[in-house]
Amino acid sequence: MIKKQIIPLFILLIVLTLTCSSCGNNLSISEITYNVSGYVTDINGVGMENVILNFASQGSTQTKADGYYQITGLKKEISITPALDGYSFEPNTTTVNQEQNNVDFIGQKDNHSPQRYTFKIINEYPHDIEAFTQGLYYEKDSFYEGTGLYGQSDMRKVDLQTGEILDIYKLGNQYFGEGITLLNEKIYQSTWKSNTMFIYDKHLNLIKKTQFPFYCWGLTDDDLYLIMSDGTSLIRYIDPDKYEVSKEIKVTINNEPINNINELEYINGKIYANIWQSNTIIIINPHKKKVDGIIDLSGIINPHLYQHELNVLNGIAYDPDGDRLFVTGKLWPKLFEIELIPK
Ligand SMILES: [Ca+2]
Repeated sequence: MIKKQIIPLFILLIVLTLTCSSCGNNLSISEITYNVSGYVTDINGVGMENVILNFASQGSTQTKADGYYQITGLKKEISITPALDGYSFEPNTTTVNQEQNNVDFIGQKDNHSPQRYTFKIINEYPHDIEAFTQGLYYEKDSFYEGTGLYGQSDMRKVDLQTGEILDIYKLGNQYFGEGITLLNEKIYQSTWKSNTMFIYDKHLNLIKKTQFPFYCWGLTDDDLYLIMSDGTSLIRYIDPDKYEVSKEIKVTINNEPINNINELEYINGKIYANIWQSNTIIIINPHKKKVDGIIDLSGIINPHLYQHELNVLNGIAYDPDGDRLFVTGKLWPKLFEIELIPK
């Protein structure tokens, strides 16, 4: 009798041991998964479609037409961040774990429409009607001006009041001059299609001519980097010694790329940029990667008053001491100091 009772007990013990070790595996943390779902709605409670929900670095999903989303098979605590161009969300990110399976978000349209400006002419100055202005920079009552066209390109220093040419360097027939700037006490002048950068001292003595690996239109700087445009919607920050790209900004308004970005000027932390073949200068906030302002310079000059054909608006310069903003155009007889008037 005793032997008969011992054998079933022994079997029961083995079964219990196997079951427990199996139970232990099921309960290991790495095997537990959980789901999170919810709705993304606008402030009126209407579901928002195609909102991307990024969950940490593990992936993303997006909302359906009614704003519903679901993330399945999560294994550990993660953060969920909704994203849709032009919108911000409340909460902007949230952390979930297996005890929280429902999270809703509310989206609100960003109010970042650029400020629009018209202008007031404060002063007019003479400008050489043969200067096909590609780059303009102000310092101490003078402008450094780079001009373009094959056979006519030069780098010049001109007097603000009289327009008199104080110094000039002619580039040579094979070069088409482009944007200029003054950085580290040197003038940089870029060229179109020839991958060449001319570098001068302030009397326009050529210091050197270097290989520049970019197709360049406009040029400015933030005291650290050369900042260039190339006729697309891209602004690039370039190391002035190595000519390597430090960062890039794609310029958009309402998610539409702004192309034909041309002459540039870095003013108080923002990049002012001529849009080629338009009367528009945009004000780019490089830190927020947004366009803060749009300046409409239509009517600043009347082309019918002149016998020769004026080319497009191009040329922005700034006097930081006098807080003066200057603009001109290619082959324009005048250069203007303007004040911006919010519309
Ligand atoms: Ca400029």
